[in-house]
Amino acid sequence: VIMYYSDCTTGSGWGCNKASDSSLERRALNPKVAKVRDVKNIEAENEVDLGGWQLDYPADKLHKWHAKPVVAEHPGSPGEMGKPVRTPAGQEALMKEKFKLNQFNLMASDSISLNRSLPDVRLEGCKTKNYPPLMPTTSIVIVFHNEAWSTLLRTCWSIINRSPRALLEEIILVDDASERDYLGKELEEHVATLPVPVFVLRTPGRNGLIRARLLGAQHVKGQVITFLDAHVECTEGWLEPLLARIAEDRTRVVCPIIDVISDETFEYVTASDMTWGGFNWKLNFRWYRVPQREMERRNGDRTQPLRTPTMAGGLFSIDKDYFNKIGRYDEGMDIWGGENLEMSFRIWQCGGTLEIIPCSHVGHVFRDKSPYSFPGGVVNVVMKNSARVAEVWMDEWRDFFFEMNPGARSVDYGDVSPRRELRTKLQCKSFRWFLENIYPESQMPLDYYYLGEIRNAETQSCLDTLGRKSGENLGTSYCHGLGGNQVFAYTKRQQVMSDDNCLDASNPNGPVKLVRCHGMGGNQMWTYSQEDGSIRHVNSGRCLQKPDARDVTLPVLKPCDKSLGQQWVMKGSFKW
Ligand code: LR7
Ligand code: MN
Repeated sequence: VIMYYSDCTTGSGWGCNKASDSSLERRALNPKVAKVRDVKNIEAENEVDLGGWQLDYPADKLHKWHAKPVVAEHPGSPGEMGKPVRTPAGQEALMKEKFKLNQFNLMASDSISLNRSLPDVRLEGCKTKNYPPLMPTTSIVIVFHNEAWSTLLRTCWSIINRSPRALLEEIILVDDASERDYLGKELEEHVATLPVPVFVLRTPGRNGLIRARLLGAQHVKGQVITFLDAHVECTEGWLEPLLARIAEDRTRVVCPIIDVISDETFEYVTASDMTWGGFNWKLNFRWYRVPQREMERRNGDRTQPLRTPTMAGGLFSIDKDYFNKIGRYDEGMDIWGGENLEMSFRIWQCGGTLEIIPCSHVGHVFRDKSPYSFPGGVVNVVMKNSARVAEVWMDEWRDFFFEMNPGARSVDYGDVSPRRELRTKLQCKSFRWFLENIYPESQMPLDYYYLGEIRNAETQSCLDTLGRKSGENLGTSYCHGLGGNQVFAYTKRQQVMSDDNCLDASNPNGPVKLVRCHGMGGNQMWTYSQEDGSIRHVNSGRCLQKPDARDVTLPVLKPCDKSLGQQWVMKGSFKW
């Protein structure tokens, strides 16, 4: 195994801040190194030794790396310093037309310099941090399908302008069967003029982002792989804190804070450093507020790495050998979706660590919908990928996904046995371990008695969230058997949950509401009786009853009387 490290005591110009900088030198630290680069050798993953190279420097040996001075503001040019761009008067129709091409304001993007300046958005405490003089180099892998020229090239320039040159091995662009002419030869010729090595690889046909990344990863020369989306902008000091974490421990997988580049104006908007990654019952990735216990673990220092249960997926750095050892990606996943949770679960369950590094900020153009086609249909593709995640990594909690999406049961998700074998081979821990130790705040309850629809014995209607949000009323409707809003769990903590929310009755006469589960009992505590089917609200002693005539979708709380309208059926697999 070879380790590429860039040493800032010998690195040049854009390297670290030392007078003796001469030529850029890549050093192999492992004396037993035999081969320089062998991309085919990745099958020898069992032999990857991840021990022994933790770099632990005393504070006085740390250095300040620096990137090439950030390109000066271009006076009068739109979008400088991350400012919003306004559509010129009279151009609204054209703007709208061009918006459809990428589902972001292409006209705005095209008007902004590829080199635009951005504010330094870091916390003050980040600006003074120093990093080890020896750090691994990174190759940046960017996959794209039909990306716009200006966003793709601005991504490249933001890397070039804001990464210490000695740490940046190369940029690898992987074209996933784009259908736009400018992404062909023109792109190849253009990137050859850039001041760092940029390569263009092409998938033989539409592969989807997962397999496209695998192709890119195979050609990586740097010690660390940094994956980025194709419409991002890296800010001042983004790279050093990521690589420093890996230099200390190669089993850390690290993400920047993902700031928002507005899809309408391309304004650069800082995201909160108080959110981390989670997921809901449908296996959608979601941001949630960082819990107090994690703030305390970091001694309240917001510049410290944040341990996150999951990652968004697009932007992260990982040691190349660790990437290979831990099973890269699931090759059975198509186009888009699911791979971020798969990798998050895999990292945690198989002994790694997943972090958000608050001193690293990268902006991303978030869009409302996908601009490209999903061969096979978006729902099927995402369901298939998620089903693979659930089947391989989630043990019995897979049921939450399949209850929410009964359709996923009939999706052909392919052969997952290689991934299960990987899990066994790496001796990964259980999903229960993950929930107990890494994500106790999860929406998925640790222990529950029931998961499924809750049907009224008299009306034969089902409890239904009707897609409502926290703070709104619980409803009922015709039992459709399609999961989603009619899936509830009755938990060991006596909650009746639906994804993020719990049945909550603060007013014994008022309606039953859906409120974010707080896990503290109180108004969210219910007793279900298997004998008489009653769902009794513990605090008020009243029972949940079918809606009365005033509002036929609104279940009510009434004195318990064992009437048929107070009987609720939790059918099937009730585990006491
Ligand atoms: O078939 C495809 N081939 C591709 O090469 C489909 C997509 N892609 C490329 C695409 O051009 C883009 O560069 O893959 C990248 C991601 O696709 P996007 O930008 O259309 O999707 P996204 O930003 O919504 O994707 C988020 O979730 C994905 C789930 O599969 C991936 O993990 C993305 O990397 C991820 N992006 C981020 O994490 C950025 C922050 C978004 C959030 C939350
Ligand atoms: Mn994206």
